[in-house]
Amino acid sequence: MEGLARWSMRKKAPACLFVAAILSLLAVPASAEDGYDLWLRYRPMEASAQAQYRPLATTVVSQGAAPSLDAAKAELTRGLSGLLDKPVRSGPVTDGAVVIGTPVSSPLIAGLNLPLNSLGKEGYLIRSVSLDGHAVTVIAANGDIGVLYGSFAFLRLIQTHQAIAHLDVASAPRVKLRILNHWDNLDGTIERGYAGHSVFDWQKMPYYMDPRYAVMARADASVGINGISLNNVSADVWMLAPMYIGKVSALADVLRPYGIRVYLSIKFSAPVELGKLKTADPADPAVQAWWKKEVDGIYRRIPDFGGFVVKANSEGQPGPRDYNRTQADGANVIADALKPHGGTVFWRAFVYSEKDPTDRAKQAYNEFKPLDGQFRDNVFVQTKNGAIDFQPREPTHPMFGAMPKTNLALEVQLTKEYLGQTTHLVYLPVLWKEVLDWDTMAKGKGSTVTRVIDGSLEGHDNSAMVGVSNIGDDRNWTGAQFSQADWYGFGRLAWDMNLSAEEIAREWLGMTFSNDPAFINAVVPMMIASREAVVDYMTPLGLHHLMATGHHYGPGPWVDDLPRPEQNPVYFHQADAKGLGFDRTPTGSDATSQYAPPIARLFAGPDIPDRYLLWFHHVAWDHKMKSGRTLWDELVLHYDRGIDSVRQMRRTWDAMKPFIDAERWSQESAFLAIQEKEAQWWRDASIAYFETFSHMPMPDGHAPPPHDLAYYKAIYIPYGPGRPGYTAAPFRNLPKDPDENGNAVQIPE
Ligand code: GCW
Repeated sequence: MEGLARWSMRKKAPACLFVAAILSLLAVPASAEDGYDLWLRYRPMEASAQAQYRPLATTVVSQGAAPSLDAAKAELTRGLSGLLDKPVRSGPVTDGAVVIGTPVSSPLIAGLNLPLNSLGKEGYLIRSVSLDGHAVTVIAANGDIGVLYGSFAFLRLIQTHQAIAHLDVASAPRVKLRILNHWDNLDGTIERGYAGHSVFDWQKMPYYMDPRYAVMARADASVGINGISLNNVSADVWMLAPMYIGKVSALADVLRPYGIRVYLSIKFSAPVELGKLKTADPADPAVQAWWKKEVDGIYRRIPDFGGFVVKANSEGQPGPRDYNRTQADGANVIADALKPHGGTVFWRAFVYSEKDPTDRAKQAYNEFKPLDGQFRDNVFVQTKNGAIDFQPREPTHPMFGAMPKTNLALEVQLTKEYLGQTTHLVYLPVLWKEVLDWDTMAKGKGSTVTRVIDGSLEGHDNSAMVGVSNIGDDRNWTGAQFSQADWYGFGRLAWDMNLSAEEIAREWLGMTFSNDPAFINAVVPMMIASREAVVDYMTPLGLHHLMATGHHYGPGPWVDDLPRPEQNPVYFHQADAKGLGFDRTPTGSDATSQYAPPIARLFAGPDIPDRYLLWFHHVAWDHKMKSGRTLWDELVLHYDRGIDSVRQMRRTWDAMKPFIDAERWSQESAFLAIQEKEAQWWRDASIAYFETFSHMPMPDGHAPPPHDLAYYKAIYIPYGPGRPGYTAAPFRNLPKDPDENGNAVQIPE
């Protein structure tokens, strides 16, 4: 659309054409700035910046042809032409040329003898050099994919207004496998998806390959994501059926130039369902042979297939425990089938059982720790960042640092299941950095999760970081503009865990919205503060899993009637007349002892940081906190601080209107208004509930909830998003008093 507008201006089009162009602009206003282009917008820079960069990016020189090199060339010509508002094409070496390639593909690059040795297959070098008497920029790598990554990095420098005249940048990923797990179902729905339907249109594949697949792949590659699993970890056995493998193979062809390997989530019982065997027991030779045959068949069609993700014996999924085998036995039978092809198993550690009375937070560690050393070397035990489930804040999972002989992959969640879903702005790299910087103390000080994950702590060759995708077919891909920052930030962090959340926010804002310092300097702090805000208004001081049943949308701290006790909020907060919080010290469930001794002592003792207090301790309502306030007062203060923070976010965003297109600005503005309302809902409902135990007055200056507890308990959301196939409770009565927000219905008992 913009291109059309520019064309109309330049060519002095006849009036009727001009009118037609204007009309078409009015008819389809959505494609101007609706977020579809993500951080790869490449809109023309301001004239002064164009003047500065144009002489430094005149042509693109690429020798040899290969899919990833071609993708790099295409991205550079597209990006530079857009940013500099002039055609930048392939051409000869001249002043300002951008010369790309590998020593193998390009005699020009080979002749420069660049120091590429330490950069591996994916790393790149960007350097300003003199070539045949011309000042040029080279983007060089050992592998074609490194050239593509380097090209995106070069564009990023321009997009974020960095100086590029004297470049000497070398970069290689810290982590080898940087993977998104899509929780997409084959029927097009997405588990915990808040951005529309699945982007994967299985029905039309392989005959129609939606162009969005390649756009998504470009975005993934631009931040270094090099693998995606295509389907829900609660897997549909159909995924492995031959008709689907044909479709997967076509998709792999689209993704391959962008360095992305495909993975599939599989169901452990597939040998029975698909193979018609009597058992899926991993010790059974027929089962072993079945997996081998199945995997060989996949590799015949997809030679670079990545491997499998497996959720076994968790939340009703079948697994090796059904046959009295261990999690390692289950993982290894599949790993053995993948091994000859270079494939990997991501075996999830998210297991807990309603039949096990042990504290749910302890169960994964109890099950996996004794198996350390028993997993094949092409298995990753994929472990969520915390021991419960992607809460606004969790202490880091005790398995990190406790499994030295096992490849551990960190799993984080981009889709905001427990964080307000589409409309709450919560910038997740802050949360992930907290996890990565966490010192497990496993081998003394400095044993950070980063070093567990990148393999350096225990000398593992392989390394992986996994994110549960937030991508759907919404026009802006992630449901909210700011959720794009989580996609962007996941890839950037997996590539370089040393980046700070601030740096990533700065980059993303510059590429996505504006590089104006007044904008960046206001919005970066807003993004950074957003994480603590959600902790404060939902689950302050170590509280966790208090979300409403099923959809996890809104507060439900009173819920106590779920058949599985360890899914009830009352299980997690343990409020009673004496106090609040889950005693996980040695006098309680003793989960603290799963951490390395210095941490175990800290968490079990009085010096535990406030932010983890109620996760590990049952604390008296009038307990004197470090601040001198009582627990009750401190709790109320945190809830209110959370709301204040959201109000501040809204003020900041209001002031940003001049910097941004109206379309994206107003969507976010509306979302922030929803966030404030819902923060208030969380605060009021939580206080109304907890005060029935504390019986303490509101601290001075803090208003009581405007309604009684019954009001909040009666709020019922029939169809919270992200739960495919769910049927709402029968409609029992006319709503007595529809919630004033219009988004909740009260069904009186
Ligand atoms: O957090 C829970 C989610 C489930 C999800 C599960 C998991 C895919 O509520 O929807 O199932 O985690 O991670 O396996």
